[in-house]
Amino acid sequence: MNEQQTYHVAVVGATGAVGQTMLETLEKRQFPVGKLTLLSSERSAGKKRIYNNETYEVQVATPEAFEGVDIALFSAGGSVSKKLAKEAVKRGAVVIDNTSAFRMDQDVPLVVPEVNPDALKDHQGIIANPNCSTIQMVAALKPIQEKFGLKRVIVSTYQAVSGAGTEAIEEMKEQSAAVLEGKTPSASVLPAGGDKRHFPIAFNAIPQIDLFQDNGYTFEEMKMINETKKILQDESLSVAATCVRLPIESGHAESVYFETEADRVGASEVQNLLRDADGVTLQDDPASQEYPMPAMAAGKNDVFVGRIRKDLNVDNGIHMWVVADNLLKGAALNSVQIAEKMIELGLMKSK
Ligand code: NAP
Ligand code: 3JN
Repeated sequence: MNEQQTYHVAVVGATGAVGQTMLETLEKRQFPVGKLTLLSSERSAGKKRIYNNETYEVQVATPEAFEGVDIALFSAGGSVSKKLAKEAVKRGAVVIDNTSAFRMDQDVPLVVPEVNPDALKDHQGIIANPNCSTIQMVAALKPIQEKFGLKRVIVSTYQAVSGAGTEAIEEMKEQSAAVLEGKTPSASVLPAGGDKRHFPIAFNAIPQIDLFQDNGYTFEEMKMINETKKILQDESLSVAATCVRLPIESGHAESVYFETEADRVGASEVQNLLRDADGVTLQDDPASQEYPMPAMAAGKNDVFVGRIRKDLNVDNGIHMWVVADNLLKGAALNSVQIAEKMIELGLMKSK
């Protein structure tokens, strides 16, 4: 990275769960921020946020707010990205978008830097950050696909409430306190803000993340299916997903079953591959009860993999357990790593 060059960075959705983690990540990784602009809706305009010991006032996100911005990190929902991302690009910014607004667009690279960094070279101003559940799964699957080929993936997720934003975290805490006091918890956020019915997440598991689609899968499940094929560049890969919300604050977990093209791949071969994989930490020793868990992955950068074992019936089938901090590798960290990779590859225009 060129130490001399600094960038004007805008964080759109700076007051949200992902936006706040963006700020912490930029600071922690000493990203070369020359100027910082924090944007939100009118609700939070005027609020203060601290970055590198300096106080910044949050402003309303408008097209004009992107004048002079080099890198715009968007995490304020798809409708905001649809309205403002192209306005930012028009004003010379590179947009790294955390929403699903552009992920499946052909001219928008969908990038996990350890998996498909070369896709960045084709960017037209907008780069999409995949869904959190997709990111951690493809980080673990990519080395397997490269070495043994992949035919099929079946995933079940165990997702933390922080994936649904700050209101969902608050709701889980209030519900938990209510239940412990013997009261009936009320629900107004989960499973999906835009749906008709809401259910308590405290002491519960909800098999719905985002809205149901006509095919019986939820949007979260379809995002995992379609994004995985795009990132792994294999439209013929067979992918199925079931996404479930659990009362965990941070860290998504996934039970991933996959079938390789190659026959007779051993669990130890997969372990050896993932031990050396970029951005992956292997935690796999049943004898000493070593396996990843969300509580231990929270606050960490890597994707953690364990419980790797052969299927008992399908010769080329293998199971594994994949855990990552959904707000870090699943969102903010991956976005900042995309920006770092853009700089490393010489893809950021210098002014
Ligand atoms: P959140 O905690 O609810 O925060 C939402 C943020 O968006 C707040 O800063 C909010 O500002 C801002 N915002 C809302 N409406 C706006 C508008 N009209 N104009 C400008 N800013 C607006 O949600 P979150 O968990 O941070 O998630 C935000 C978005 O990030 C999600 O909708 C999703 O698209 C994306 N996301 C992606 C992943 C992933 O898998 N990669 C994971 C989680 C979230 P106010 O404070 O003014 O309301
Ligand atoms: O629920 C989760 O754990 C992850 C949620 C991600 C999310 C939430 C609201 C809107 C997304 C996303 O990034 O896929 C979106 C979106 O579609 O933009």
